[in-house]
Amino acid sequence: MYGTINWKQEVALLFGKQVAIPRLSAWYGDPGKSYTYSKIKMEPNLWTPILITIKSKIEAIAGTSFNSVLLNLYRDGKDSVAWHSDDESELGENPAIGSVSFGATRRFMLRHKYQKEMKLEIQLTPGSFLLMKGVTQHFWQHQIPKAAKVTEPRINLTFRKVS
Ligand SMILES: O=C(O)CCC(=O)C(=O)O
Repeated sequence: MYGTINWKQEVALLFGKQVAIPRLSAWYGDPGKSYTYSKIKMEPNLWTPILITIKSKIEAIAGTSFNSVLLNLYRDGKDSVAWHSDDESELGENPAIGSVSFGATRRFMLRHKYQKEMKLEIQLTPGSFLLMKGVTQHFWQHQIPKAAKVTEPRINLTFRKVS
């Protein structure tokens, strides 16, 4: 999959400065389904056969349909994603987010927004599927922290349904 994806180095505006986000990313989906996060607007690449195959498999498990996917490539343990919730308006009130991982195992951390002592950590192993749904994004943030010992790449796909 690595070579067939149109990876981009996105740049975010942080405290007035342009900063390269610490991973490569790509947005695929149905025509017209764009997605904006951290003021980065992504126009969809059209589905590839492998992405359609994975989408069909996880739709059957999740019992819901998706119309887009955000791919993240963590080149090694120096790449990461900071604490956030997937709460952009185009995802709707209670989004289902279907997350599929390949490559290096990384720590997926969750913390409650209001009860700081509530934390959870899951090792996302290659081939794993994680589903976030219901009110999760209202109350929880998640991150993939940097991991000094990880030298191998990881690809994560988060399937979404955007309006
Ligand atoms: O790489 C992951 O498992 C998480 C990705 C993520 O948080 C996101 O795309 O919003």
